[in-house]
Amino acid sequence: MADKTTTSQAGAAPTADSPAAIRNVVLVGPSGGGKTTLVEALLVAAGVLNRPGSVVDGTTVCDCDEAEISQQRSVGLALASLEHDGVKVNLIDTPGYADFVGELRAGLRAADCALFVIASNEEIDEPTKSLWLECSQVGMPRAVLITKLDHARANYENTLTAAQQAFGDKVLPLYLPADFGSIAGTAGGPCTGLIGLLSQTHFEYADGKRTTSHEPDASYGDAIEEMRGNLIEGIIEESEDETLMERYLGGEEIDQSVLIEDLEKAVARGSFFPVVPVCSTTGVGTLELLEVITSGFPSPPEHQLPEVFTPQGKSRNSLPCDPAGPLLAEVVKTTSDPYLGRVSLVRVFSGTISPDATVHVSGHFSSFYGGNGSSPTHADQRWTAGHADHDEDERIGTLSFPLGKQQRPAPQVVAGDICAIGRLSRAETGDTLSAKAEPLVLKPWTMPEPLLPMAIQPHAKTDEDKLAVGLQRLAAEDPTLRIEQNPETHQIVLWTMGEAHSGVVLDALARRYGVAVDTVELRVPLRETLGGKAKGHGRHVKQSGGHGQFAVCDIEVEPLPEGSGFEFVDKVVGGSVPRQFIPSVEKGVRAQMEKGLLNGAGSGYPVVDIRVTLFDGKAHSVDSSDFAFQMAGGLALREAASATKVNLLEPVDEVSVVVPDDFVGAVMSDLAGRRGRVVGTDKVGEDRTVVKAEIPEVELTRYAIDLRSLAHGAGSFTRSFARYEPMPEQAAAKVRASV
Ligand SMILES: Nc1nc2c(ncn2[C@@H]2O[C@H](COP(=O)(O)OP(=O)(O)OP(=O)(O)O)[C@@H](O)[C@H]2O)c(=O)[nH]1
Ligand SMILES: [Mg+2]
Repeated sequence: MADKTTTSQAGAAPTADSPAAIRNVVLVGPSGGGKTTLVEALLVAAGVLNRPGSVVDGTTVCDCDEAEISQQRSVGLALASLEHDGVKVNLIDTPGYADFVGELRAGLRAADCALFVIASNEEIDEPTKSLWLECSQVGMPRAVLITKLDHARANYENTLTAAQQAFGDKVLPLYLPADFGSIAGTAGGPCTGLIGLLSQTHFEYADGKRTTSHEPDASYGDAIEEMRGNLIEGIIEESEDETLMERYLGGEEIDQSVLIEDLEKAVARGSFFPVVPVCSTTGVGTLELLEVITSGFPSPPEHQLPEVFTPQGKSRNSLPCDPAGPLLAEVVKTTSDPYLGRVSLVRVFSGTISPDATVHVSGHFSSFYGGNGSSPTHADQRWTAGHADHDEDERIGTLSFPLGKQQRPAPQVVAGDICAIGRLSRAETGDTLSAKAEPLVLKPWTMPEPLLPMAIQPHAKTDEDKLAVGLQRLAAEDPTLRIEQNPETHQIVLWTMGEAHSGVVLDALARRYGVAVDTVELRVPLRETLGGKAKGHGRHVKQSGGHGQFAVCDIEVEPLPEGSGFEFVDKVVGGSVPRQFIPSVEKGVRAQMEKGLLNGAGSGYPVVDIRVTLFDGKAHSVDSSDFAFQMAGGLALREAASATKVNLLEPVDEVSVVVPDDFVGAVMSDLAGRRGRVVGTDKVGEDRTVVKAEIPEVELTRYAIDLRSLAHGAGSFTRSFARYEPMPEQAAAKVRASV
């Protein structure tokens, strides 16, 4: 039993001795498909719970966060483990809603295989296809679960066909739902059991439990024969033994153990997706599913480890999933608990974690993504909270196996397992934990880019500090949240994945940090420049008693080509402005340029692309000073600006929009409405197109939301700052009116 789990007393967490006795399974699927409810049913089937909780009542193990309880849906990933047949199964529940795809990606990283959950009463829509793609992109082995078999509108056959159309013909059922609709040729009704197509055994359920198993009734004969044939052919096509198909077609009965072995290999490769019908409300299929997980799904050693580096950035040979190897683990989720402090959910890839150990915590996002992650625009100018590179040694506070929010003490945690570590005060989501003596860094998984900006301010001015602390902590927990403190517009901007995500962030600010915030209109950092040549006379003269101030300067301004910046030319002759005050004039001009020229109160935008020539002025032997000439410089520029036109420049982004081909037309016409210029289109994969365009940033503020509805949830986009361009008069007029 060395590779089996060791504990199963009531209430205690199962503990695995070896990686081979662990299955890390992430539940993926559209929102409302029944993932969280299925976890309940599996926990009941495995004896962890006596009764299942309900999402509607807010009593499930995995939807334990206040936001989840009030919204009746998952917003973060959650872990619950059980033991079945001597194997520890870590179930990782993820939210299905697109805003929380960051949590899904973390779940995919922590897992070695997935259950793709779709409901038998729903269509396979575009967001569901995107979730399938998320799994494919990381090569995740998966089974397809068709749930809610008890639903009044359940249609198993239709769902199966739709799944095969959407995900390919390697989606093939292992079981047949019994007593169900047209499939078995019966009158239909609630599904009461499953019939194994390979084992040809009928498993019956009653009152939530598997009661008996026996040979299927003859009335299922035709249905079994057809589906079994399809399944066996599908498995054989995947077999590495090329003679198998010939033998099968030649009429040979292929041994079941051979088929199962080939099936397992194909599942592990991610090229075959067994379908299991399951019903959380009646428990039908839960034990069969646990059997598929424990005996058919890959264990951690069969899953390739992410790339490993030293903190200096040197690539290191990949490590095997060995409890005796060097420690290598990764923080996949961070939460704050009022009693436990920071809790880090950690997937151990190599080595063993023991309580009280000191570990090395490293976060090196910049080595992989540059800066603070690739900020959507102006990454260089903007300050974003969280995820600064760091390396430090920290002592582990507590070590536990979570069951939702309940923490059950863990004696130690071996490679392949997932645990929670308390009080790692510096560890952030995506950080690597390694041995103090041998620090390592894992290449972080690809984090989705938050693309919905929202400007906020504390409702009470006195809450500014509390807001900063709250935001900093939330950003450390959630890599899909960026906090921007814009130095030009002086706004705090939250970049989130969508409105549901920003709602969760604002809710957490209010609940956990006691800060109420108001949302305000987002200001896009514009630039000002001058429309033509003009002269400006700056006179700063104050001579009423005491030490006076005297400075006069004459300048000429002219616009320069875009991107030229600022030029200051000294053409003073005859010392009309003394040498030592020429830099003062320039300083005054620059200060005014920073404040902007659109209005006198300095609430405009920075001025760029101009040349200022100082050609004359006057000084006083006693009263002239550096300060006086700075003032005169600023005044001269303002006067010159009033003699010509102040033009506005706006930031323009390069945008790449990826959508299914059917939506290309809609995307193009929408882009045109946003003053976008389409630069080109390219095919991506079989049925998607990338549309590349240049679009003013002002027009992109709500694009994350608009694209989602435009492309029915199937679109994605990236944006990066390209350049500043003149703002058309109509748009500029609005800005002028508002400053
Ligand atoms: N009739 C029926 N309803 C179910 C079943 N499973 C789940 N539900 C209901 O479907 C709704 C959604 O279930 P959840 O478990 O929250 O779905 P989810 O996939 O976790 O959804 P997200 O967390 O938003 O991704 C809830 O109201 C459940 O009670 C089932 O087997 N039968
Ligand atoms: Mg859920």
